[in-house]
Amino acid sequence: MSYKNYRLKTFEKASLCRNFENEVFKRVNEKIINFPVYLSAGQEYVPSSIAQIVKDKKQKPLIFGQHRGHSIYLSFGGNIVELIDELLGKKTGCTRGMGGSLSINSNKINMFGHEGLMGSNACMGVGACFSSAKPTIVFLGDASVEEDYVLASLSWAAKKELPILFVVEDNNYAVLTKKKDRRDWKAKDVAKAFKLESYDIDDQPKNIFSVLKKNLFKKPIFINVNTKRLFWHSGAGVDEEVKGDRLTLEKKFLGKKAEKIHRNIKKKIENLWKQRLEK
Ligand SMILES: Cc1ncc(C[n+]2csc(CCOP(=O)(O)OP(=O)(O)O)c2C)c(N)n1
Repeated sequence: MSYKNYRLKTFEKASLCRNFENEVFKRVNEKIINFPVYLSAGQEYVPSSIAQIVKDKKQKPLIFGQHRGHSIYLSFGGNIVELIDELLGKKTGCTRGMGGSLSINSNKINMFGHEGLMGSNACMGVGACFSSAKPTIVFLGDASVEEDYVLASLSWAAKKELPILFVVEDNNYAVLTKKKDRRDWKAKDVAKAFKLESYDIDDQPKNIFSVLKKNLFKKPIFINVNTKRLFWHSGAGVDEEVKGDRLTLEKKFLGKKAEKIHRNIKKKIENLWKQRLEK
């Protein structure tokens, strides 16, 4: 696939995620959803870009997400109606209405639900990859990568040369504490010390494309991707105004075609939510 096509396809995925999160935002404020919800708006270009590359390579990796997983699920082809139903607590949800927002599980796309302990998905992902030899992706937050057991997992993945990709969705925050108040090291440097191929990039699709095109699933790779969280850590609200999130920048760059795609997806998702709420 040409880079131009990749960029547009990635936009479509990201647009689906953003419009979905905006609908969830509304439902939380309407108190239709009243358990903790972790919105991924602003960060959607990370999973969308990776999912598009994986799709082009015709791979079906094991996916270990964390609590902020709606965009991961949607980007990797998770059924949207089943995610709506999950957030409405219905038995027809992807995790049978038992996982909620935090623990999105789907046998259909090989996505394993998070159990709540920050970064535990790194240990589980490495274990699953080691025992099955299947391509695996572990998504972490920039705070979760600070956990000791995550560091041990990176070391083991490097030692065993596993076909695994670690992705840090680096939104700078641990709830409300910024990275500069938590540590003086870069995740990329620590991963490199374990002898992992490692990168620190921003969430432009071309950056993600270029670091993954050669060695994805041929060896363990670690990417720290700088991105922006638009909404509260949990629930639906805004901490501070965020300028220049990737979806807005890409929409502007891609122009009228992207605007039309975004409008159509918005309509489609609004209707889907309406239908599921009426059921
Ligand atoms: C071991 C552990 N400590 C603390 C928490 C409480 N907690 C839940 S999410 C979170 C912050 C996570 O930040 P990050 O990993 O960067 O992910 P983000 O929320 O930014 O997506 C904290 C401290 C937890 N779930 N597990």
